[in-house]
Amino acid sequence: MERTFLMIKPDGVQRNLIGEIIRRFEAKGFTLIGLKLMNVSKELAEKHYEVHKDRPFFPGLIEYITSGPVTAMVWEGNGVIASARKIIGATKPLEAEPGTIRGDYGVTVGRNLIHGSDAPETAQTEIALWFKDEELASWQPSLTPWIYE
Ligand code: DAT
Ligand code: MG
Repeated sequence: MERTFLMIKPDGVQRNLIGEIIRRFEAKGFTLIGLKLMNVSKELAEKHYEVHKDRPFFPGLIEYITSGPVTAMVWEGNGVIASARKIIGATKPLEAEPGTIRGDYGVTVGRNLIHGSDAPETAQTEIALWFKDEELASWQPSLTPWIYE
């Protein structure tokens, strides 16, 4: 089973969207295997967004991600990495389709509510960066035969 790392950013937490966002992934049929509300250190934020370190928006991005608690999650399911990116929507919320999380709740790129890993390699790196092995639950939801044939 594929796994991805999703993070509800500080604006999603402050706007009381944790439940709504988790609901969308649960309703789709994906399985939550890791979940924690946490403040993010500057070091962790910088490591997570390392690929963007030379971009002009980097300082503002780090300030945003460290400005309040985030909800860090690991989700499991067939094709969950690409599917979660579709459920999240385009990076710029005004370009994100209605029906996506960013399309429904966001306006600006600097407050785009949620992060999702973009490929299998980044998913693996990000899960290892944010979670210890023992923080991930191993379980087989009883609905599995009703979601997968
Ligand atoms: P995504 O989060 O859709 O994977 P990304 O990896 O290109 O997008 O960028 C990471 C985050 O950086 C993004 O969610 C918001 C911020 N960001 C990206 N491009 C930006 C820009 N042009 N101006 C301000 N912030 C930006
Ligand atoms: Mg990205």
